Amino acid sequence: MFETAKSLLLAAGLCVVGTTGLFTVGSAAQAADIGNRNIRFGYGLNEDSVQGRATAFFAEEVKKLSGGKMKVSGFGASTLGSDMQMQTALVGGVQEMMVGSTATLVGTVKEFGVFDFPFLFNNEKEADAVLDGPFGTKLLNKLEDKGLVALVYWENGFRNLTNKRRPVEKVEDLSGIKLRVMQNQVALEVFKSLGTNAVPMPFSELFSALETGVVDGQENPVATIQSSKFYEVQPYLTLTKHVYSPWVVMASKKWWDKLTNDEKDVIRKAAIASRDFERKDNRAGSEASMEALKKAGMKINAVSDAELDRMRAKVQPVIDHFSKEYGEELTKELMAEIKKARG
Ligand code: TK8
Repeated sequence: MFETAKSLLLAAGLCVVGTTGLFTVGSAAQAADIGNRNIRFGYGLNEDSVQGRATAFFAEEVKKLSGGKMKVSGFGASTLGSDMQMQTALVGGVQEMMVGSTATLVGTVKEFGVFDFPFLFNNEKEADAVLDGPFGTKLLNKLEDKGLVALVYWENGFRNLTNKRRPVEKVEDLSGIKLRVMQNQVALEVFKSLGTNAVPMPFSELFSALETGVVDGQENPVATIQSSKFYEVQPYLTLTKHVYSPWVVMASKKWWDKLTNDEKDVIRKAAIASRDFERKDNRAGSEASMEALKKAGMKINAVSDAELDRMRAKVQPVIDHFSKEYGEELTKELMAEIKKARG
C-alpha cells in the first residue's frame, strides 16, 4: 500500500521533471531561493478566451514550480488598461506582467512592425519557427533596454475581416469602410492602401466603437472575434487571413531585477509551458470558433486566390517602404528565416 503510494509519488515527481525539468518535488522548490511574490498579469481579451485560459495555466505552473509561494493574478478585459497603458505600467514598475500584441510595441521597438506585414507567413509552422528562432528572439531582447523583459510569444493568429456594410469579395468592396486598425503605422498604411478609411484605436475601445457605429469593421483572428463577441455587432466575416499576429508575454524589468535566479527560473519555465499550451489551445479551438460564429448568424465568405493576389499587390509598396525604414538587413534576415522554415 505504502509502496504503491510512494512509487506513484515518484512517478509524479518524474513527470514534473519531464515536463519542466526544474524541480523534482515540492520540497526542492522550498529549498530553492524563492520568496512570496504577488504577480499582477494583465491582458486585453475577456477571461473566457485563449488569453484567459493561458494566463490561468501560467498561474498554475508558477504556483506548482514555486511550491505555492509565487502567486499570479490574471486581470482580463483590459481592466489594468490597454496594451500601451500596461506597457507603461510595466516600465514604471507598478505592474509585474502582461501579454499584448507585437503591434502595440512599435513605439518601443519599431522593428516589431514587420509582424504587421501582410501575407508574411503561410502557416503557423513558419510563424513558430521564426518567432522562437534567432529572429524573434532578437526582437524580444531589444525590449530589455526599454524596461521590458520579454519572455515568449503567444499566438493571436491569422487575422480576418469583419464589418457591418457588406461581404468583402474583392478589393473594391473594402472601399470607404471605416475600419478600426491596431495602433501602428504599418497597419494604418496597409489598410489605407486597400481603400478603407482606417482608424487606429486601442482594442479596449473596439467593441463599443463597433456597437455605436464609430467604425464599421475591424480585423482579428476567429477565436478573438468569438471571445470578444464581435458577432453581436458585425454581420459579415471575410476569411482573408491577411496577417499573422503574435502576442508577447512580458515582465517589468524594474520588478524582474529584484527576483532571485530561482524565481526568474520559475517564471521562464512557466512562460515556455504557457506558450505551448496557448498555441495548442488556439489551434484546437479555431474550428469550433468558426462554427460558433456561423451559429451566431455571421455571414462568412472566403476570398479567391486571385483576389488575394490583388490585395498582395496593393500592399507591396507599403511593405517596401517599411522594409527600408527598418533597414533592409533586417528584412533580409527575416526572409531568410522564413525560407529556412519553408525548407
Ligand atoms: C488583445 C489585442 C487584440 C489585437 C487587437 O489584447 O488589438 O486587435 O489583435 O487581440 O492584442
